[in-house]
Amino acid sequence: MGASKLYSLVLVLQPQRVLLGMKKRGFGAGRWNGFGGKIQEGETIEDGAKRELEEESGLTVDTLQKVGHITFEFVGVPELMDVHIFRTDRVQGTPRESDEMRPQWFQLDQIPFGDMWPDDSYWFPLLLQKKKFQGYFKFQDQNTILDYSLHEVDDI
Ligand code: 8OG
Repeated sequence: MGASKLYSLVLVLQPQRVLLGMKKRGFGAGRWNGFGGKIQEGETIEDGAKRELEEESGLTVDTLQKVGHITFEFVGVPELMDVHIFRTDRVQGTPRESDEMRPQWFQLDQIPFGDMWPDDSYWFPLLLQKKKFQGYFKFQDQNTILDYSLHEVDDI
């Protein structure tokens, strides 16, 4: 069991649509994703998730629901990425573009999986069905999944 670094990821999911951001720079640039990033020292995972949502989209939120936990391994990188995934359907404000993200709403049958992280095709259907899930994905590079496991859980 290697060391890992904590990350948040927030999906604003409403009955007819989901908000994604085009990542403009850094890790995952050129892909649509939820909003999130590294948890800082001294903050809870949920507080980090709210902070990143606001920094990257301009939206604030009262409560987040924990929906998933995925561990990512990249071949040759000793540190695992521990990504805690949250959902909300009630946000305050209007999405605005930031240095990192260009937000856009997508109808639920038009999610741009071809321009997202490849693991998202596996777990987004669970998210859309309001399931909770736990997973592990091993990547060769940013486009290639070597191994994975994914299962629904009752509690996360
Ligand atoms: O701080 P930075 O933007 O580099 O944080 C990375 C963000 O990307 C963080 O919100 C977690 C998220 N993320 C990964 N891997 C994957 C992935 O495979 N799929 C999705 N949807 N998000 C990911 O780090």
